[in-house]
Order: sequence, then C-alpha cells, then structure tokens
Amino acid sequence: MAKPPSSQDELTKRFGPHLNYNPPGGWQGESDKQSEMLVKTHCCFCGQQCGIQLKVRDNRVTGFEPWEEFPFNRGMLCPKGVKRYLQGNHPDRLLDPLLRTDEGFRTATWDHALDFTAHRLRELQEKYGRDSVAVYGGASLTTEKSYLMGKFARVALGTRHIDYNGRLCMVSAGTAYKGALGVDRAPNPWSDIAAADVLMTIGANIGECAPITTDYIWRARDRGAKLIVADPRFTPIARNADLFLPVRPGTDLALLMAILHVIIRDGLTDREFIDAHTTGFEKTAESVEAWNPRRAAEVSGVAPEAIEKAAHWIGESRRAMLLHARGLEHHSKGVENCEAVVAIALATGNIGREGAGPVMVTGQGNGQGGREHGQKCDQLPGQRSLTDPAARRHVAGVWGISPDDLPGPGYTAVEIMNAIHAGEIKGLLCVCFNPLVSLPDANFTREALDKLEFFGVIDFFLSETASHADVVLAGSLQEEEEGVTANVEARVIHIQKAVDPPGNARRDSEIICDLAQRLGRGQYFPFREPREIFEELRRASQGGIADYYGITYEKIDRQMGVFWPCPTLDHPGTPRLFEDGRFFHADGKARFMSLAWRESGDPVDAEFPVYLTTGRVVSQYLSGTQTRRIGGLVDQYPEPKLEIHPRLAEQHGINTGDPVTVTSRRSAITLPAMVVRTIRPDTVFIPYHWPGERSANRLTHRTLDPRSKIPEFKVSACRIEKAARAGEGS
Ligand SMILES: Nc1nc2c(c(=O)[nH]1)N[C@H]1C(S)=C(S)[C@@H](COP(=O)(O)OP(=O)(O)OC[C@H]3O[C@@H](n4cnc5c(=O)[nH]c(N)nc54)[C@H](O)[C@@H]3O)O[C@H]1N2
Ligand SMILES: Nc1nc2c(c(=O)[nH]1)N[C@H]1C(S)=C(S)[C@@H](COP(=O)(O)OP(=O)(O)OC[C@H]3O[C@@H](n4cnc5c(=O)[nH]c(N)nc54)[C@H](O)[C@@H]3O)O[C@H]1N2
Ligand code: SF4
Ligand SMILES: [Mo]
Repeated sequence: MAKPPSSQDELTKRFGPHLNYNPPGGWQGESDKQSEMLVKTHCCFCGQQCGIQLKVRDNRVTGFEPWEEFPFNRGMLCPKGVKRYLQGNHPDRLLDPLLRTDEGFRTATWDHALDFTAHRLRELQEKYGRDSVAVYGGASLTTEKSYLMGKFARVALGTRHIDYNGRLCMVSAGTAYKGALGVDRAPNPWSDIAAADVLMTIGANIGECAPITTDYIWRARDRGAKLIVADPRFTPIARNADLFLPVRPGTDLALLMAILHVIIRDGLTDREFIDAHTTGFEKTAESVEAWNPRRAAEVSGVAPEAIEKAAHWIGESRRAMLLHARGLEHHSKGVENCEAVVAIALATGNIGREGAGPVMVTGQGNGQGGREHGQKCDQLPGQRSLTDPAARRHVAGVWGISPDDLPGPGYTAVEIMNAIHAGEIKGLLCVCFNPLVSLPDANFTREALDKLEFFGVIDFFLSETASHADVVLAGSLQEEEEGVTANVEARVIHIQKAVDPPGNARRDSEIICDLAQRLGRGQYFPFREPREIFEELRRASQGGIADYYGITYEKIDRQMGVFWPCPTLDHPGTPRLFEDGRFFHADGKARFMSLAWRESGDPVDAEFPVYLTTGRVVSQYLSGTQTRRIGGLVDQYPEPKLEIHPRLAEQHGINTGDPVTVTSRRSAITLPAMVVRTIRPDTVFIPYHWPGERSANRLTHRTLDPRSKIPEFKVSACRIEKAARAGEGS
C-alpha cells in the first residue's frame, strides 16, 4: 500500500495551516468568571508533573491558574506548563476515527473503525501466528491506561510483543537500579535535593528539561551546597556550578570509574556501610583500579585535577546526591554508567538518608508509573518479572486466566521495529508513541512502517507516525480521562478529568476496552471508568515491588500524593527508600556491579571525526507532536539548529545562521548553525523534536545497550560541512 509522505509541511498542506496556533482572545481565553470552574490536576508533559489548575468553561479548557499548595512545584510552571492548555481546542485535534482509502484518510464511524481494526489484527494472527502482531504503548499515558495496554496485549491479543516508548528513556537507569538496589525508582523525595551538601548532575540538562528541579538545587546552594555538573555542554544550570566537567560524549564511565578510584585510593569509603549493607565491593574496586584520573582524563577530556576534586567533595560528604538523566543513560553502556553512579553512592554510604543518594531524573510525564504495571515487554504489574512463576500466578489470578495462557517476554521497542523491518511482525497497534520521529535511524523506521500489513494508531493529533497508519483512532488528552501518574519522585498523583474529549474523540481506555470486546475478550475488560481499572491494578500490584494496594484516589487527594510502595490502606507511603539499610533483594543487601570500559557503537574516525549528540530544548517536548502545534512555544525555538563551538565552526568557515550539512554513517541533514561557546569543540548538538528532513534521528544509529536495549542517542560520529543553502544533503 502506498503510504503518504510524513513531513510537517506535507501535513500542513493536507490538514490545514494550524501548526502555529494562537487562540482568538489571547492566551487566557475570555474570562467569564461566573461559569468558570478550576480543576486541580497536573501538567501533561514532563516527569515533574507540576500541579496546575485548569480553567474550564462549557466543557472546554480555556486557561489555567497556578496551584500554589501543591508541594512539588508550589505554583511554579515552565513555559510548556503555561501553554499546555491550548491543545484541547486546537484545530488539529482528531475528532473522528480515520480510515485510509485510496484517496487518503476518510473519517469513519467508531463501529466501522473498531471492527476493521479488530478484524485485521485477528486475521494477521490467524495467518501468521499470535506473535505476528505487536503493541506499542507510551509513558505519557496514565498508569491505568499503561496497565490496560499490558493486559490488552497479553490477554486480548495474546501476543508477547508489547513494549513502550520508555524503552528509549528510563531503562538504563531502571536496569541498573533494579540490579544493584532491587527496585527501579529514584530513592529520594525531591525535598532531599534541597537538603544535600554536594550535588552532582551528570548528563542532565536540569534547567531546560527538569525546570522545577532547578529550584530544589538553588535551595541547596542557598545553604552552601556545592554543585558539580558533568556535560559536554555548558547548560544553564552549569552557570552556577562550582565545578564543571566537560565530559566527551560517551565517556562518562571512564570519568565515574576514576572518581570511584580516587574515593577508594584516598580512603573515603564508608567501610562500615559497605560491610553491613552491600555485596561485591571488592570486585568493583578491582575493576576501577587501573582507572586513575590521568587515564580517565585522556578518554573523557576532563582534567585529572577536576576528577580528584569531584571525588573528594563527594567522598568527604555525608550528604551527597548524584542526579543523572539521559546524557548518562542513552548509551550502549548506559546500564554500566548508572551502575557506576550507584557504586559511588554505595561506596561512600550516601544512600537511604536525607540529602544522600543516587537519583535518576525520570523524563516522561508518567515515566515512572508507566513502567511499573506491565507495558514493558518483560514485566507484569507491580514491577514484577514476567518470568517469575509466582508473579505469573498472582497476576493471572487477578485477571481470571490460567498462568499458562500468559505469554512470555517479547521484543523491546527497537527490536519490534527491527522485526517489522525483517517481516517477522506484520501488524502494529501504536498508542502514545511517535516512533518515526523518536526512534534512531529514521529512514529505517520509515521503511519498516511501510512494510506493515496492518498499522493502527491511537492519538489525538495526526502525528508523523500516524500519517502512515491504516486506521487512526481519535483518542484523548490527559485532562479528558481521570487516572493517576507517578512523578519523578514516585509520588503517585491524581489526574482529574476536566472535560470530555471533543467531537467524536473518545477516552483512550474506552477505545482499548471496546477493541478487546471485538477481539472476543470483553469479559476481561469490563471497565466503564478508570477507577475500576485502578481497583484491579491495586490488587494486581499487591505484594509486588511497586505495591499500590494501599493507594486510593481519595488518599492521594488528602495527602497531595502517595509515594509507593504503599502496601496497606493505613500505610502512609514511602517517600525515601532504604532508610532501614535494607535493599529490595532477598538478602536485603545492595550489590556493587563490576565495571568495564568499552567504546560506543558508532566511533569517530578520520571520515566521521566529530561527536554528534542529541537532546532537548526547553520549549519543545519529545517528538514535538504537541509542542510544535502550540503558538508561544514553537515561536521560541521554531526549527532545529546545530550547536557548534566557534573553534570548530571557524575550521569550516561557518557562522551563525549558515546552513550546515551534517553527515553520519546513515544519512545527512542540513540545518542552520548556532555558534556557541557552551559546547565542547569536538562535539555538535542537535535537538531532536522535529520530523522529516530536519530530523536528528536520520543521523543516529541503532546500537543498543545489550541489557537495557536503549538506543545510543547521545553519541554518533559525524562530519560537517557548510552547505550552499538550506535543504541540501537530505
Ligand atoms: N523541555 C523539555 N523537557 C523535557 C523533555 C523535552 O522533550 N523537552 N523530555 C522529558 C524526557 S522524556 C526526558 S527523558 C528528559 C531528558 O532530560 P535530559 O536528559 O536532561 O535532556 P537531554 O537533552 O536528552 O540530555 C541531557 C544532557 O545530556 C548531555 N549529554 C550528551 N551526551 C552526553 C554524554 O555522553 N555524557 C554526559 N554526561 N552528558 C551528555 C547533553 O548535552 C544534555 O545537556 O527531559 C524531560 N523534560
Ligand atoms: N535523537 C534522539 N531521539 C530520542 C531522544 C533523544 O534524546 N535523542 N530521546 C528519547 C526519549 S528520552 C523519549 S522519552 C522518546 C519519546 O518519543 P515519543 O514517545 O515518540 O514521543 P512523544 O512525543 O511523547 O510521542 C507520543 C505520541 O503520543 C501522543 N500522546 C501523548 N499523550 C497521549 C495520550 O494520553 N493518549 C494518546 N492516545 N496519545 C498521546 C502524542 O500526540 C505523540 O504523538 O524519544 C526518544 N528519542
Ligand atoms: S516542568 Fe514539566 S511538568 Fe512542570 S510545567 Fe514544565 S513541562 Fe509541565
Ligand atoms: Mo524520555
């Protein structure tokens, strides 16, 4: 079947010029206080999940007010939170299901679209086997919807292939923490950050990507805390750092091993803690023995003196926290990188206390909750393992099926796309995921999508990926369905339904349950309201690691959030993990992992001598489907630019604004240069929020971390040259 092009321009041409939408009447809409209602809920974007009050009038979200009492952000919002309310009534909202015809998409009735979707999925399974269809979920979904996706794949479709976009995000951290500490969660509440004496951020652009966390760091700084920042770019938070470590992309492991080396060499370890609460220290110590600061400096580009200083500040402090995000984790050694951070915290006893701990900064809105209840290819609800017989029995019992009917672990997100490309997987249902923009090696992704015999999408906008679908089911925004999410601290919070979906769009969970019914499995999906899903989820998670049994919507409202684990109704929740010195492994001990250096999957050489790294800017969110449509955000950063250091720019005769062609081993794109002193001279940076010919992911590669299966978004090899004009080279 011929698939249409998916560039943004093409979409605009076909679906109207609404990409830069400013509402009539200004940002706040009209204000008729009489009929207005304020709904206390949360921002739909990043993992901070800031509290916000949405203004609602006539079943429409018309503006917002700060929610000063919500303890996490105390009324503060970043530019995306301020503008998020503009999505609901956006002219691009999908108001009906769309079916592909020979003339392009046509609106269809729900009956027709759902019948067609169920029929095609079953047809493919009958012809090619159950595992010939796969499901993609997403971590912007509420926890109820995430739970439903896992159950839908395994019970309604009976396929083992379900995974989600958090595979591109949190899994290196998750794998490392699960292995070392027995649990995949940031161990500390964010109030601990303000109480730390030494803070180190590693590969985390806090100012732009976790904006509210900046406030916690400033509170620590006000008390005299020291701040260390490790990043190839001098990001906004670095301006106030006491020590900046300009690490070369892909070399954090060398840097961290040397920090641990110095801590051990100089006797800064907490022997008592290590002996009482951990195993494996000697092997880890051995693995870093050769990594003295001089050797690490050669690999990482960070001066030996700076490494010594960082090691001493951390090792001499009883309140050190190490915060890391995707700059550390988007690597083919992303898991080892995180294991090194955890090892430094364990070796110095900086864990399980106020102001002390290794901390992953979760990215997506429900990045935490979305990875706890079964949409990961290897997990069941409650962060249980799909291969654990007891876990299978428990969850199958709650679901009313035999454990023998529960499929085993399936492919991860990139592996699913690889299997589609190879012709092994023939059908895909994609909810809340825009893989054409967000997976590495976008040309490969496009080829794969075009091979699908059936492709269904549930989204509220026609994303670039959705434009390749056979059927697009018009789903709901966060504020159109009640539920819970878990923020960056694992604080479970209550998303309120503010309005109904517009037009004929439907709540995501209704769509999934209706599909299950049409697949002949309706008896397992009797849910009319998210609350009913949550009640089942509580039981399915009971006794698991992420135990939600003691959480109710009412308790969340009373406490302004409940931190899991929360095993009983009278349990207050667990803001800080490991306070009793016990970790989540059977023996109660934390595990040191041995560390070993290896090169990235796409190394620089004479032909591709420059490091390319990719990431974010403050005003855009992920694949940009949402923020590229919001006026006031898109204006702040309307197109991707190439950040380049003056020294490298000069070598190529490049000035700010010049079109530059960036070529990697996969492809080439051309985009304007932005010459800045805030990046290493051997590295260039491109934000990845754009599709098509300006997509950073045309350049990236599909190397995965062997354990977490995360792609290596943070380091590719490239070469650059000044282009005659924009648009060349793609
Ligand atoms: N504005 C905005 N905020 C967001 C998002 C968004 O799209 N836009 N997305 C959310 C999501 S899902 C996520 S995952 C988070 C991501 O949050 P972050 O991980 O903080 O953001 P990134 O820009 O992906 O990368 C962070 C930093 O890593 C650096 N870096 C690159 N390579 C390396 C390396 O090899 N080592 C080290 N140490 N650093 C490196 C980059 O220069 C960058 O400053 O943000 C969340 N918040
Ligand atoms: N080069 C490069 N690539 C990257 C990264 C990078 O740093 N560099 N970062 C990676 C990371 S950390 C992440 S998290 C991924 C994210 O990548 P994606 O998950 O693909 O990004 P999103 O934009 O969140 O895509 C979600 C889609 O779901 C829709 N959606 C949002 N909320 C809902 C909902 O409630 N219901 C429904 N039905 N649909 C919804 C949105 O409209 C959008 O089309 O990108 C990854 N890709
Ligand atoms: S920091 Fe994150 S959750 Fe808070 S307003 Fe900004 S995007 Fe929304
Ligand atoms: Mo992410």
